[in-house]
Amino acid sequence: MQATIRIRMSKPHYGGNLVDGAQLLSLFGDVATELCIRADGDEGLFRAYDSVEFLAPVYSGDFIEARGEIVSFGRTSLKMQFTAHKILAPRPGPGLAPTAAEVLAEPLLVCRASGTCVVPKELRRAPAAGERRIGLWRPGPCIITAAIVGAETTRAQNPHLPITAEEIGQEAARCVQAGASVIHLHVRDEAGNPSQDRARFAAAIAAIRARTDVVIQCSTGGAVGMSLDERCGALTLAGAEAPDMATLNVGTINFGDDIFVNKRQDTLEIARRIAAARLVPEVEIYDLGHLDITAELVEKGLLVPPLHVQFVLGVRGALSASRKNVELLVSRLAELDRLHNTSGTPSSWGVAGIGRHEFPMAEVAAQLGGNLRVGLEDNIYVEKGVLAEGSAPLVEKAVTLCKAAGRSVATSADARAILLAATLV
Ligand code: KMH
Ligand code: ZN
Repeated sequence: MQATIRIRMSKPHYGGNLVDGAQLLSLFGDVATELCIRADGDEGLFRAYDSVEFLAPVYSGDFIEARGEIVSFGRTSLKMQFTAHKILAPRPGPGLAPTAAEVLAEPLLVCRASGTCVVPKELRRAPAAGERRIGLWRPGPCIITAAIVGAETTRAQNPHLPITAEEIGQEAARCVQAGASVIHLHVRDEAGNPSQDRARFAAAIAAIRARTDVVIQCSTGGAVGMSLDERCGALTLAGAEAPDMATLNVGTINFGDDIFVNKRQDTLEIARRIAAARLVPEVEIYDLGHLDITAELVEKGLLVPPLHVQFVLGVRGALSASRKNVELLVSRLAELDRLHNTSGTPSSWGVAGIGRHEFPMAEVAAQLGGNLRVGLEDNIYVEKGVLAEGSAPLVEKAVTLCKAAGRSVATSADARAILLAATLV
């Protein structure tokens, strides 16, 4: 969560046209105020800077870009980091006209700082616990989804992959114990091959529900090459056998050496079947254009905001896993909300980083106020070169990242309240 101010320095304070550092701190103050307002709808005041470094001289006439970011949320405080870069400057010099100026080839870091802002408790008009409001940035609890099976990971790659319904139930329970509140579910046949068979889903769901009240989200993506009907196996379950949610894949992508095909008419049909089954959809977004397709589904009435969106980043052949890409996707989702979401509740989003991107993306998601997904479907290592002993250790690590970002971890009840209160088509 960032804010940026760009300003031309105009008041020299010292000899040689030098600007005093207090002017940079005043800029940081304005950035901090914007961040407070965007987070909570309240102006905050600086309690303290814990570090300030002046790194290069600033002169009258320099253009300075001051940027701030909320790095963690306290109950009444916000911890922030700031940078100020010189980006344009006058270019005095012999033989040069007084109009001469330049765009710096590399923005020059002139100051960095970190500090804490507060809004006194009695003045806060921030949302009540659990309430989410469109436009405000203060995030609620972080929903951790555990993708415990997947369709691509094999036992040969990681011997801890659960395959039978009992193994899936046990692994789901371990993940919930570690902090997961949603299970993203695929199933396998007896040989361990990917399957979307309704009876296998029913058995796995029963095994999970016997142990936990976690939100169960079945895949309709299945494995590359499956037919539409095959992919929709879990959508034919009803009553106590049915899951809570189902994924909706909206666009075709290169998928490593394969192609994960999601034809437009198939996506529309799966969206209709999810709606008919009265399940809450989670929209899987692997590329920027997938949000445009999502907007079309909203316009057609096949999805109703607030949406639940998973940004799956780092698939070879689709959008790469970077903080910038997450920020871009989040801003495009906010635009979709502005245009189409009349519910008053913002759409929720999460990030699933594939392979080595799993934890860097989990950290970004936690810091930017999103939810996150980890699990053997996406990544088999808990550390570089160290196989994870199932998905639970990956969830444990995600919990640590969440807490470091000042986020609380959603319980299953929180996840139910946030995800399942969604409007159904
Ligand atoms: N196995 C991938 C081809 C989903 O679960 O909806 C698709 C997938 C998405 O895993
Ligand atoms: Zn999946």
